[in-house]
Amino acid sequence: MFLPKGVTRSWTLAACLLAFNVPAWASPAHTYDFGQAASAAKATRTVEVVMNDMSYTPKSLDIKAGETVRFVLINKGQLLHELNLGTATMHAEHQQEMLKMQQSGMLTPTAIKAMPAGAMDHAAMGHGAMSGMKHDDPNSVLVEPGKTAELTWTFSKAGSLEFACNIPGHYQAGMVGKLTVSQ
Ligand SMILES: [Cu+2]
Repeated sequence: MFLPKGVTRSWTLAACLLAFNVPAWASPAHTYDFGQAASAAKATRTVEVVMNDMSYTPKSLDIKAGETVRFVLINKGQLLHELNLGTATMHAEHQQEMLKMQQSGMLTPTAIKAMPAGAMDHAAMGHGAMSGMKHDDPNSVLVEPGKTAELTWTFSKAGSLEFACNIPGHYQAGMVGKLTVSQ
């Protein structure tokens, strides 16, 4: 898709909405009103979160608006898990995307696979705006069993969020915690 100069925010929003209606999980560049990804060097605090099969330790997190938090995720379970920062509504939407990934065979119980080249080409032709047919949301990280990963995020304002795993069935099984950002 070719964008004219002066692309508006509404076009970007339309692309975001469209992403839920096409057989793809690629996310256009979303922005988040509760903050943005940051480099680990900017972190003012490090929080370790252990991923177990269907729960997190700790179970809830309290953060102050303005803090940049480096999350260190340690997967001690037997399954692939995610840490995704967002509202309950965002998690519900992301669960639909991850279900499609699972149905396509891209998401296995223990790993995430790259898309076959043919599928990538096909997607690129049909949905030029949907660059990157992969799980690349900046507010999310997937961690394979036995592995450790990081995510650094600046929380810009107070609010009630959740940290959650949106791999099909995990959220419902209890893999979600309250993330309270206070003023
Ligand atoms: Cu999980």
